[in-house]
Amino acid sequence: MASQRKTIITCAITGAIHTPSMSPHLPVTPDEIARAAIDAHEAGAAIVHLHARDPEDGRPDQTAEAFEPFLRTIKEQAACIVNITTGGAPTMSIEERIRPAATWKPELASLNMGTMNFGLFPMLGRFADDLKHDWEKTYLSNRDIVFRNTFGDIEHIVTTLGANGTRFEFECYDTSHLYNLKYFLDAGLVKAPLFIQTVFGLMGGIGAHPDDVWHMKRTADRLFGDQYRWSVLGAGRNQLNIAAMSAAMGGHVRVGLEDSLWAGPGRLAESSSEQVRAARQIIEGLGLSVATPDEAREILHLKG
Ligand code: KMH
Ligand code: ZN
Repeated sequence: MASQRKTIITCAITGAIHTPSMSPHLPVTPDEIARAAIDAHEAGAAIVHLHARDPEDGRPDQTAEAFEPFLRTIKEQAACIVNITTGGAPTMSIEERIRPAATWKPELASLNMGTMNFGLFPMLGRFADDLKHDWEKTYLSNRDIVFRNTFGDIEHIVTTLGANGTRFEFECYDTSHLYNLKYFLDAGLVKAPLFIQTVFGLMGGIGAHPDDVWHMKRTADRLFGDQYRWSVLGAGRNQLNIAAMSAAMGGHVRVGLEDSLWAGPGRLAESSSEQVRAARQIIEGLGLSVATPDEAREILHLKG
């Protein structure tokens, strides 16, 4: 029986928010993505959350084939739980976004719990002069991105991937997303224990103030009681302080270059594993220990 005091670290390796010109450390090629995921696992991450990129120019690539080489290497060299994105990039269609997880049938896939504005443009202030590729400028300056996740879209993903035994990291960017998830639970379309990833500090979602964290936690407690496992993701410079709040309150944490490029004020992280080590130090400093992949499987009821 896994202890309730085990903290699951998820590491999100590359994502679709940051672009290659922002950091030389952002993994782009299949080899870089595989290496970063294996290193993150060795540093303490039980789960790796994965996106793919075009190795030529680093743009998000949501073809199933783009995932194959690094999924193969990770499976050969690490025992971690693989979580494949269904968010892809917020500019992609649902059919495009679902393809890699439908093809590779992972233990976990992300599932974004509501349609929302998705503001990448706040990053332009810092990085505008450094962008090497035209696609980065177009992508980051788009103030009209609607990240589409309708009730129909969510049900389509749940039923398609759920048929393969895939379970979900429910990404909730605001309290309304918790209520949406409650609807799916009550309708019997998703099963407890729910792995809820509350997302803080992303433009278009809730902020990253401690009051925001409390409010999401209290709302989830009220809606789901003991039927959920709570994890947090703080975007950008909020990553570690929000991870610390969650760990101190018995929750799980997500770090990685997908969510934050930083290791400290003005200091780029050199790898996702550096952020995993920092999260682990906080967790162990609180007298807790990090979950192994098998302990995480037990806590989240994954297929293994
Ligand atoms: N980067 C996160 C804030 C997904 O992949 O489904 C959003 C995310 C979405 O991880
Ligand atoms: Zn993601």
